[in-house]
Amino acid sequence: MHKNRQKIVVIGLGYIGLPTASMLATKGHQVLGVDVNESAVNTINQGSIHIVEPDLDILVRSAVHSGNLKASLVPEEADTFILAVPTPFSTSDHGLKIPDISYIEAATRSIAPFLREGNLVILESTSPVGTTERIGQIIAELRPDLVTSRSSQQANLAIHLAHCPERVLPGHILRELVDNDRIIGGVNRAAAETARDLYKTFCNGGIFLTDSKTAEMAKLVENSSRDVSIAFANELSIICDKLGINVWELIELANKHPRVNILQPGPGVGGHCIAVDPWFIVAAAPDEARLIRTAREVNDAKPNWVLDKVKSKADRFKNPVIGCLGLAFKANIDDLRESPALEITRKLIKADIGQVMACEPNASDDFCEFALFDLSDVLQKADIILLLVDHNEFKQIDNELLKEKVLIDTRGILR
Ligand code: SAJ
Repeated sequence: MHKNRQKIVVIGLGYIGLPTASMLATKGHQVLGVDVNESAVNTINQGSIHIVEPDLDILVRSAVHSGNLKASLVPEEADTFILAVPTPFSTSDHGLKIPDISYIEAATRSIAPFLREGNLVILESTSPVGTTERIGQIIAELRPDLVTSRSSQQANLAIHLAHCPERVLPGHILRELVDNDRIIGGVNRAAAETARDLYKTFCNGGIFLTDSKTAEMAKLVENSSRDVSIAFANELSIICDKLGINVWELIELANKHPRVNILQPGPGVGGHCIAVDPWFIVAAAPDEARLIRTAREVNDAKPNWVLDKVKSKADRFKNPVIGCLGLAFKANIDDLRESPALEITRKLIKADIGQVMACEPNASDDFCEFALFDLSDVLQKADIILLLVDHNEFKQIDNELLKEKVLIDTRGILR
């Protein structure tokens, strides 16, 4: 195996797998991207993309045109296999949110027949602690020929197995893929070192080695830490509303302290990472993870608080026009996954307390759940303006146009 030019199979061509596969291809590796979505595979093979991320189209086009990136529905033999499939959660009978690693298990089964001695298998998906070892177990079951020895705990394999959690921020994926530090957790030191050699071929950040369980937990902790911080800001916004204090001014002032850095309140926490990953820690240690769980509950309760706020203001009008500005889960992207803004708008439409006019400048053409309106139209007709996402377009709204309206600004930009 040549360290600098490898044959690599990437399983899962979503927000993480596709940028990673294309980046590796442009660094000279021969990459086969695999996905169960046939139309995504066809789109990529034509040099186009099926998701929205700045500059990803350019990277994929050049990777495909160079001949180094191909997409397929099925894996084949390679030097390295990277698993980048989703890890959603399901809700248990007792209402506990538990991680669902079935996509990771299925991806492992799909590559097992193609594994050879000396191969490197890397899990990039955010995963509950112990998942990398679980991959090892599945491989040992399906490929006993790759088992070199067995201890009471586990089977040792003739392949290298490591977890290297993705850490890129949607909207900045290509820059962060190259610049961010990486944590690599090997099931043993040799696995971690082998994975490091591969990441060095495209990663400019520091690469830090540890064991697989610590790497799994580090990723969960990073997102939980942010969730707890945002929950603190969201709780402050509710307290300040009660006390008649402007929370944005308060946070700006408190952050003048050299060791205080409070994040920004909002309508809730969305996206497929921060609103999900803390539950993996809660599921693993339900009695101990008290703060982490409460933070999740505080953030999850914020959309309903915003909804109640709108309802109380709407009481003043007869059939008011309510302008909802923004649907995405955060600023300047089109992603609607777990979006509190979308949840609030849906509930407002259902509550039927007035006419809802929603505006989302980044919405894709196929959005058809309800009607969308131009910003100017909403600003002209709405009695109540509910600002849900701090998109650039909304930061430029002329204050004069808002003078006669009731404002509910969940992001603090209409000051
Ligand atoms: N939010 C606030 N207030 C803030 C910051 C964020 O309300 O001060 C909200 C956003 O509006 C959004 C949600 O939190 O609804 C999450 O947005 P985000 O920008 O904090 O994070 P994500 O979900 O886009 O990406 C996170 C990142 N993790 C961390 O910053 C620790 C990213 O690096 C991870 O790779 C990604 O999760 C992931 O895939 O796990």
